[in-house]
Amino acid sequence: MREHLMRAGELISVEEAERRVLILENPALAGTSSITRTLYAGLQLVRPGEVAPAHRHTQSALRLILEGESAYSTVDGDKTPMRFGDVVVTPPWSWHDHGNDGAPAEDTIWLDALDIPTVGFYDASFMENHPDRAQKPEPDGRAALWAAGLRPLDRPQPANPVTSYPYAAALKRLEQYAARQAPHPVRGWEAEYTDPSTGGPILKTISAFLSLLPAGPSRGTYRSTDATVFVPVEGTGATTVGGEVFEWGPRDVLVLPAWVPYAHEVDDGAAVVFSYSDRAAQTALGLWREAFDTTRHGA
Ligand code: GTQ
Repeated sequence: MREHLMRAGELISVEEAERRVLILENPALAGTSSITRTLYAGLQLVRPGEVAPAHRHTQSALRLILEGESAYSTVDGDKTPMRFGDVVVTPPWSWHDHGNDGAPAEDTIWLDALDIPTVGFYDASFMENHPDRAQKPEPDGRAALWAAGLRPLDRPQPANPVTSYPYAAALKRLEQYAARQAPHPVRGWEAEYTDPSTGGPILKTISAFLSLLPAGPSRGTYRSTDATVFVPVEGTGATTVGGEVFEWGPRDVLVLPAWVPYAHEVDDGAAVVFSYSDRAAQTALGLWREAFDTTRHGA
């Protein structure tokens, strides 16, 4: 995919594109720009000096940074760096523009995860362009209040106040946890990115996870009703799903379909995996379920 994205970088400017993104369309959902029935995935390229202009929409977004250290995203005036493995959040109706302060050749690439098909299903899609191409970095003070453990009471529909979940801290804490706890037989040691204002999922429509998978084979198979986008960040391995084996390494993007059993085989060393799904929405609606099977049949 990288080769095609770099080609897009030569063929189309960010001015022409608004967002220079290759959409990862699931071939089983041809024509829908969807990676699962409810979610979208795209790879976005921002080259040094470019600005993807400020806009806002009712769709929510998460970004997993895959390449480069020089990008930033300004979300409701809060300018945050985008570094490898970081997760950056754009809640519904928040202004956002992205840029790259790097030297020539310091291209930046990230994975965009949005709930575009979900919002489309509800016929609730709205979008607005900001009067300025880029927002002036001007935090509105909410993040500072939150840092002091205080929740501002000024929003009818509170949104996640955290803009960025830096990778270095997340991985360090997950490793500390893994040193003391037994892993899930298939999903390894996993932790969920949360919205501190609710203690619940990072977004109302999207759940996101960071997992450490131990070396070796899963001890059983796992399935759940939330089709899951699976993005290895470090390490290599293979996943068996629907009778097929998919080998993977860092920055690959896989999809684990809803309710199909799967199992992993991780190569030497552990693997670190980011994943996201519509579990948040399914749980809120009382729909989500999971099953674990020690016999490995089906996968
Ligand atoms: O960065 O705002 O991949 O609005 C698709 C739609 C990214 C974004 C996408 C968007 C964005």
